[in-house]
Amino acid sequence: MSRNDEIAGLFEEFADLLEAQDVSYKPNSYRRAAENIREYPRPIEDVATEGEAALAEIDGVGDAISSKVIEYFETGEIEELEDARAALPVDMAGLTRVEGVGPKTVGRLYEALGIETLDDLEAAARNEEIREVKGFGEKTEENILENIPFARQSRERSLLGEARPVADDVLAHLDGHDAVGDVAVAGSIRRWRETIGDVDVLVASAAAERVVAAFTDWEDATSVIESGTSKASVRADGTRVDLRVVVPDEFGAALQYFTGSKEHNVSLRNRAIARDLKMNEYGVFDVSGVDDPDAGQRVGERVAGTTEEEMYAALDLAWIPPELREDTGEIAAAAADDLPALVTTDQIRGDLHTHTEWSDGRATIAEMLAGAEERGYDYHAVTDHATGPGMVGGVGLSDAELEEQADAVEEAADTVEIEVFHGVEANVDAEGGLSVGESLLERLDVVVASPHSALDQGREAATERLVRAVEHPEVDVLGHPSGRLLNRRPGLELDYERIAEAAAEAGTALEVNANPHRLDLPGPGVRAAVEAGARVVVNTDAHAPAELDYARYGVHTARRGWAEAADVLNTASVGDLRGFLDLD
Ligand code: DGT
Ligand code: CA
Ligand code: CA
Ligand code: ZN
Repeated sequence: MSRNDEIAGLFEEFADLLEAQDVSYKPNSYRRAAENIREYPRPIEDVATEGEAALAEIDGVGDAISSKVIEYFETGEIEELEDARAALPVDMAGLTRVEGVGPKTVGRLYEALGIETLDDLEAAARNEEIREVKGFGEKTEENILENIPFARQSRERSLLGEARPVADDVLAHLDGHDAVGDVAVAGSIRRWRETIGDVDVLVASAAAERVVAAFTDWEDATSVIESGTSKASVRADGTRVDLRVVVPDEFGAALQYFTGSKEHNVSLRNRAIARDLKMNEYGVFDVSGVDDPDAGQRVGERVAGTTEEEMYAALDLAWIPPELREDTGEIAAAAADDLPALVTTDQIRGDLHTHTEWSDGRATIAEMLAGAEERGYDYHAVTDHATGPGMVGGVGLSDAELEEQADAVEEAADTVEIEVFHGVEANVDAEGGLSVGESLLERLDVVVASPHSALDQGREAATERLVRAVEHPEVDVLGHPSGRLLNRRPGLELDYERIAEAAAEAGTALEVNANPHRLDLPGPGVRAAVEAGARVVVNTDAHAPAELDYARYGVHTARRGWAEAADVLNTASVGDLRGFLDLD
C-alpha cells in the first residue's frame, strides 16, 4: 500500500466518522481530498517534505487537510481523527459492509444500543431491539439481519485460523478420490500468511473434469462461484476456495508458481533468465538454442516440472520452505545452502501463556492442565490476567487473589504428570510500568507482560514503553507486543530491532501469540528477534483447552520469521526452561 493510499484511507475513515455524527458538508470534502490524494501522480510523502503550500496544490486539499497530512507524518497520528475514533469506537468498515447500513446508521445504532461490531448488530437484530430505535422499523431490522451473512463473507480477507481448517477439509475431501493424484494447497495459505484472500488448491490428474465435479460436490461448499473444465471456485465457511487441475508432469511447476509470492517468483524468473532458462507454471526450459524464447510457454528443452524440488534444483537452489518465499533473502540463502532448519509444531513442549476461569478463561485450572497433558506437553504455565490498565469489568486478579491462586495451582498440579508453572499476565501501562506488586512478581514462576491499553501511541513512545517492560528483571515474556487484532485494529507500530536487542540483552523472550486474531509478533518481528539473538516463545493465550491447538499458527508465523528450534524458548526441556526462568 502506498502512502497515498494510506493517507486517503485515513481521510475516508474520518469522513465516515464525521458523517456518523451528523456533521454536514465536511465529510464530502474529506472524501474528495482522499480520492485526489489516492490518484495523485507523486508520492505524498515527497510532496509533504515541500510543505503545506505544495500539498495545497492537490485538488480539494486546503489548509486544514494539508496540515493534517503534515501532522500525520510528524507524529504518526491525526489528533482529530483519534478523537473521532474515541468518540465512536466501532468497526465502521465491517458494519458499513452490510447493505443498507451507512455511517449515519452506524452512528445512530451506537448512540441508541451501543452497537460496535457485526456481532453486536446481529444480536440486536435477533433480539428485535433495532425496530425500537427511532427512525428504524421492523422491515429495516429484517433487511439488516438478512444482509449480515453476506457482509461477513465479503470481508476482504479471512484469518489464517479460519481459512486453514477449510483448507484441511478440502484436502481431506479430495485426497483418496480415484481421479485425484497429488493434491496440495498453494498460494498464501501454503505460505501461512496471517490473512488469506482465497485458498488455492492444486490437483494432479489426467481426468480434470471428474476432479472438478468432485470439488463442486463437496458437502462443505455453500455456493459454486464458477466451474470450468479444469478450474472451479466455491465458497466454504465464508472463504473462497479456488481449484486448478494440472497434468501430473507439470504438478511441481504449477505448485511452485501458484504458491508465490509474486515477488519471490519474479526474482526466481530473473535468475532463470540469467541462466538461459525460462521458468513458468509449466516447467523450467533450456532456451539457450531457441531463437524466440517468447514464442510459446513450452519452448526449448524441458529440464524440470514434475516436482518442486527439481524446479529449484534447475536454478541451482535448495528447495525453499513456502513460509520463506517472500523475496526477503531466501533465494540467496538457498543458493549458499544456508537456509534455516525451521522450527516445527511437534517441537513445542508446552505453553507459557494461558488463562483459566480465575480471570476470563472458560475452563478450570485442572481442565487446562489436562488439555496440555493430552497434547503431549512437558510443561504448562497458568498466567491469568492481573488487574490494571485495559482490564475491563473486574477480569483481572488482584495481588491477593493471585496469592490465593498459587495454592489452587499447586493442588491442580497433583492431577497431572507434567511440570506446572504459576505465573501471571501483567499489564504494561503506557509508560512501561507493570500492574502487579514487585514482591509478588518475584515469587511467580513466569511473568508475561503485555500491553492492553494505550494502543494508539506513536512508534517511539510505544517502543520505549515495551523496552522498559522487557528490561524489568522479573519479566520473562513480552506478550503480544503490538496488541494488534487482525482485520480490527493495527496495534502499536514498533521498532522491532530495538526491542529485540533489548530482549536479547535482558534475557526476556518475545511472544509469538498464536491466537489467529493476533499472530503477534508478526513474521518480521520474529526475524528481528532471531537476528538479534533474542528468544521467541510460541504461546496460544488459550482461554479453553481446545485453543491450545492454535500453537501451529504461531509456529508457522515463527517460521515466516526464519526461526529455528533453538530460537524458540518453549522447544526447551523442562530443565533448560527452568534455567531461563531463573527457577531453583
Ligand atoms: P491471497 O490469495 O491474496 O491471500 O494471496 P495469494 O498469494 O494466494 O495470491 P493469489 O491467490 O492471487 O495467487 C496465488 C499465487 O499465484 C500467487 O501467490 C502467485 C501466483 N500468481 C497469481 N497471479 C500471478 C501473477 O499475475 N504474476 C505472478 N508472478 N504470479 C502470480
Ligand atoms: Ca490465494
Ligand atoms: Ca487464488
Ligand atoms: Zn493478553
